[in-house]
Amino acid sequence: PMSAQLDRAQLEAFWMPFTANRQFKANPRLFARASGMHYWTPDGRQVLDGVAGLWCVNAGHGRKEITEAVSLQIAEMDYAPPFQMGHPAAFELANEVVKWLPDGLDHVFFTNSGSESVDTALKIALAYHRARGEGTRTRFIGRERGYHGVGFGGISVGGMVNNRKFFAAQLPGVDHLPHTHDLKHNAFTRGEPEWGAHLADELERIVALHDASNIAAVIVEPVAGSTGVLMPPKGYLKRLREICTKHGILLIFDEVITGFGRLGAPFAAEYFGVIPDMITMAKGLTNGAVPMGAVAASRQIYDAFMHGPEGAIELFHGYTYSAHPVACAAGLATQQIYRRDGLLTRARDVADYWADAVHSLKGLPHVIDLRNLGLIGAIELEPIPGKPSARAYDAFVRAFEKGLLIRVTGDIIALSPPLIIEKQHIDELFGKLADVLKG
Ligand code: PXG
Repeated sequence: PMSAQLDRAQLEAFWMPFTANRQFKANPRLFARASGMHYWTPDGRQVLDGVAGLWCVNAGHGRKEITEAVSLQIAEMDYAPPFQMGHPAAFELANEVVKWLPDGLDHVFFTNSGSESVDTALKIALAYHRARGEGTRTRFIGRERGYHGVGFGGISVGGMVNNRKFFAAQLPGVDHLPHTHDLKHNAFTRGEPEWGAHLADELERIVALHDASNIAAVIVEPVAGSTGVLMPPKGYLKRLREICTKHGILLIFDEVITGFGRLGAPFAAEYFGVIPDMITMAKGLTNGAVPMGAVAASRQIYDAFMHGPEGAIELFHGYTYSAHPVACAAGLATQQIYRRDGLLTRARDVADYWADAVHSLKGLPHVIDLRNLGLIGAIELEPIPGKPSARAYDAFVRAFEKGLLIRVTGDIIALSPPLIIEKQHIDELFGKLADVLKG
């Protein structure tokens, strides 16, 4: 059990990820327990989870079925090698995931995180073109303000400046589409913005510059999450799809946050009616309980590899923990909960109530934009001059003190609650948030 009395010296050894270590360790915030919509601190304070942990605990915390499945699996078989060997749960989980996916995306490669899923998808794209005799297709196109994890592939195609600038060595041959965020045109839009579909046409310009024969894939998040919740303009994703198809370029949707019901459909591809060639996922795959990610690939991509001698390994890629039995057990139990409780379409039913709640914050001090889609919300705050991020960070700390967990990035507050959220939680969440914003 977590001790509430960790002293300053005990906090030192753990180098915390994406954290201001000195600031945190001077004033730590700890969680010790979680159930349903809530966390509890070591001293027993209840905190409403407004972000599903970190966009991952979609079915809510402490699901008994997952606990039991994981315990049984670890006792039955703790580990099995994934190369040239298999175990049943891996095949079962792949089939369950395929059932949620749009037709044609019917093969699943397992990883351990979103970052690994992105790396895997980029590598599959390169090897796919090569297998088809188009080995000159090596360039990737990402997008400004994209987030695709922290591997070298992901930061290269990503567009988060701080995640890139300290790490000069990146993939060569990467270009970026412009981001679609524009407060002048789209501030306070409910749902998908009307303005901005034409920004997809920038892809034509990039293709004209490099020639399609040199471009392997385009990767985007259907809804950009980490850089502040940027909704795709109406028609934008369809346009990207058309341009990719026209030029033989693979389209990869990074659905690490939009996958598993965040928008009210199992995947954003279905929600937007745009089918990519690959989908990367993680987070909600196991309800966050055990690390796991995956890449879904189209039949066409998979089939392109299934040539040559039968004894030849088709893809020289994989991880020691690909399809780990314990992760598969968590994943299978998670899919059963999603199916039984209809969770992957539940966001549809609460989306209007959620949207009203988000937009009820209009007019509060320093709120310069409000955005919503499915069970995602964003509140953009006017930065304090000369102190970017400070206003939102302050809101984050004060929300935590009031018993509410939010996520902030720059001066944007992001909300993505567990999909089990009820109206009373929505009221509580936005009541607390309004108090925080009022100062
Ligand atoms: N792609 C996307 C779209 C993500 O959102 C990753 C890849 C990387 O996944 P891993 O499992 O390697 O972390 C992510 C991760 C935030 C936040 O504040 C979001 C993520 C990670 C950390 C913070 O919104 N998403």
